[in-house]
Formats: sequence, C-alpha cells, structure tokens
Amino acid sequence: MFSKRTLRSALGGSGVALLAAAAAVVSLTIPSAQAAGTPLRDLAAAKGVYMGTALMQNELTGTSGSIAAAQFDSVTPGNEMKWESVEPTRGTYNWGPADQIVAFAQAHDMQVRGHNLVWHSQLPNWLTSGSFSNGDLHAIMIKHVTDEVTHFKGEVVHWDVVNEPFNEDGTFRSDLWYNQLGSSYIADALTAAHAADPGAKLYINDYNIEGQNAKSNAMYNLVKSLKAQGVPIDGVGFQAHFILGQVPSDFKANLQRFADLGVDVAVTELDVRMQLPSDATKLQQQAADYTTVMNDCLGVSRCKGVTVWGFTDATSWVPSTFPGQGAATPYDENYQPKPAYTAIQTALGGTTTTPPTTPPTTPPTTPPTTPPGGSGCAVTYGVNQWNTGFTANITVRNGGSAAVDGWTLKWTQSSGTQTVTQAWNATVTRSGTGYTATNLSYNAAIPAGGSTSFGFNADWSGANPAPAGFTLNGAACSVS
Ligand code: 9MR
Repeated sequence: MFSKRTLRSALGGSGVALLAAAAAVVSLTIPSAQAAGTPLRDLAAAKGVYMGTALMQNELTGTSGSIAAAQFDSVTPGNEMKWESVEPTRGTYNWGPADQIVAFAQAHDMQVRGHNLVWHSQLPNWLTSGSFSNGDLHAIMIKHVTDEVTHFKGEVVHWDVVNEPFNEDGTFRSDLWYNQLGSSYIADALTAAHAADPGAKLYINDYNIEGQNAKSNAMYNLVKSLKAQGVPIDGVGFQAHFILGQVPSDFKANLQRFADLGVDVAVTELDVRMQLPSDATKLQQQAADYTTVMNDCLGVSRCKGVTVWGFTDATSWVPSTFPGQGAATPYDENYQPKPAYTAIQTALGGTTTTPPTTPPTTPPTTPPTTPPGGSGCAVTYGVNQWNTGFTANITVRNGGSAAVDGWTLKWTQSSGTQTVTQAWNATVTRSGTGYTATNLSYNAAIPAGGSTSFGFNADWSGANPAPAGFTLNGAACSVS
C-alpha cells in the first residue's frame, strides 16, 4: 500500500498538475469565504515548494477547514503532537487529536509537518517533576522520540525533532534536556528519529535565527558540527515570528549560508504582528513583509516551503501572548483574505490582471458568433469586502433559447474609486466608472440555460456600492 508520502512522490510533477487542475475546477464552486484566484497551494506546487499552515484540532471543520484544505498543502499541528498532548501519562499515548489532523491532511492531499519531539515547553508534569536520573531521562527521551516517529511513520514528511535549543546569546537553553543530558541530546534525538522513520526529513527549529546574529551563528555551528559527525540532520526551520517592518534584511543570505552546509531550510511559523488596531498602512507594510519572506525563501533553492503559524487572526496565538498586538496572519478574524494573502499569492506567481492604460486594439480571440445573445440574462453579484479591498464573484446565466458564443459583460460602479488588481475566468478592465469583462477562450460559450462564473479583486476608496445593472453583449440583464 502506498503511504501518502510515497504516493505524492510517485505522482511526481504530472500528479501535481492533475491535482492543480482538479482544484481549479473545484474553485468555481467554493464558498464565498474562499479567496479569489489560484489557491496558494497550487501556485506553490508550481514553484516546487509547499505552502503550509499550523492548524489545531478544532479548526478542521467549517470555514477554517475548507480554507485550510483549499489553500494549503502542508499542515503543522499547532499543539497536538507536543509531548504534553501525546504522552500526558508516562508510556500512555494519546494519539487521537494528532491522528485527526493527519487524517484531515491525507483527505486533502496535504503533507504533515510534525511539531515537535523534544522541546523545553509544553511538557507533561510527570516529566518535569519526575526528578529522573540522567540515564532514565535519556531513555525516556529516546523512547518518546522512537514511539512518536514510529506512530506517524510514512505520514509525517518533515519533523521538528528539536525545538528552540538556543538562548538569544547563542548559548544552549538551560532546560531539562541540556541541563541533564548536555548538548548531545540533540544528536541522540535526531539519531533515534532517523532510526524510527528513515524517510522523514529531520529538522531543528528555532526563532530569532532569521538574521545573522549570535543565536543563528550558534545554530549554524551546531548544524555544521552535526553534519561533520554524520548525525542525521536534514534541515533547519526558521520560525519567523516577526514584528511589523522588522524582517531582517539578511534573511535570504542567512538561509543560503545554512543551505550551503548541505541542509534544507524552511520557514516554519511565519506571522507578522502589529500593534492593534490594524489600519490600511499597517496592513500594506505587513503585505510587504510577507512578500519579503516569500521571496527570501523562493530565492534559495533549498528552501522547501513556508508555513504560516495559523492562517487567520481569529485563532492566532499572538494576542494572548502579546497583549495589544495581533492581526499577524494573512486572513482577518472574519476569515477574509488580507493584503498579506495577496502578497503571498503574488510572490508565488499568482497572475494579476491589470487594466490596460489604453483600450486593447486586438479583437477578442473568439469573436461572438451569436450577437447579441444576451436576451434573458441574469447576473448574480457577490462581494466580500474589507476596509481597502474587495473580492467580487459574478455568475452570468443565459436565460435565452440560443447559446451565447463569446460574451462581454458591462456594468458601471457609479461612485468611489475601484482599481482591479486581479481577475480570474475573465479579462476585467475598468475605464472611468465603466467595467468590461470578456470571456477567456475556454469559457466563451454559455449554453442556453447555462451559466458561467468569474471574479476579480479590487482596491477601493470612498464608497463601493454594488453595480445597479449589467449588460451581456449589449442586452440588459436582471440582477439578483
Ligand atoms: O501556537 C501554539 C499555542 O497554541 C500554544 O499556546 C503555545 C504554547 O507555547 O505554543 C504555540 O506554538 C509555538 C510553537 O509550538 C513553537 N514556536 C512558538 C509558537 C508560538 O508560541
């Protein structure tokens, strides 16, 4: 039987293309909460990277589940694989919550990033207050690593084996592991994980190592020494919990120096927090920060992917840890995409339809053969709006008795300023208050009684009223 990991690699590039095609079809019918344009996971796959999100057990259904599945192709359990969740009593495992996340990932063809095996935090009481001898503690650690990696063998692609081993000054963190076992606990945990699942990619993960500084230098020296000793270390995870406007300018160079050691790198817990309330200026800066991070990863061939630490402000860890701060993720608290979402999409190569400054001189590739053909048309106009932008989804139904072959939908938006930034399933241009949407070659035909859907993203200011009327090939349509 194929494991998911085997299946994905067996599918290879054509499999990714097939899945992308399937996702593109599905995107015509996804609920309005979904962001417009090509999903991030498909864009990422086309670039050879993954796009991940942290997800907690209570986020697998409803809006959060559907957005996660549509947009991301890697999942990191937010808490459910941590020691206190998995082994709350010594030797008794509680796999249920993590298993649910893995099942969700498999059902939606997503990779799983295992997080984490050995960390100073979220340890069960029996472990922290057990006063174990050094020998017993070592055996406990090896058994836990072995049992957990074995349980998820073939299901977890990347493991954060050791999490946050360093202090800011580059010394080893004074925790249970280092204090009793010395720094060799890191090599021993990696070796045990490798023995349990030789196919998993094993990482050390930390924060504040994104720029070149004392802490990242320490991580660099550790990885270099582990490689020299032949310890199974495959990668370094850069958590990337950033403050607005403070992505280190040498992040890419730093990723590259680790890659040059012969390990993979990944951005594992990206968010960009700001002082609340957010405003348009802060959200634009945040989008710029997300763009920087995406480009830094994409600029390093060994950077395997980017994971956001939660995709929505509704469940982000930030406000409870940093009172007064938040809005750190690409979706707002109402699960609407923010400029940071568009920034990720654009960095991953998402197409943008910019209105031409002069009207196009070339005729449409498929001239209408049944003009006007708009008789009996009906338009549904749905809009998701935030303070500076909106997503419009438009469905045109041909209520006439003849097929439409080639279509142009026109409308006006009478007040305010809207600028189309991106369109899908149609070419959308704006001139003054007038909008024109024309078919692409594949959706030129609308059969009698049939419909077609397209959409666009736009910025707005002033006011953004819904259009009062539409024409299809010059004939007025009803609007609902
Ligand atoms: O997102 C996690 C949050 O729900 C937990 O309360 C918190 C407890 O420490 O851990 C959060 O995740 C952390 C991750 O495991 C390691 N890097 C820092 C993350 C944010 O605190």
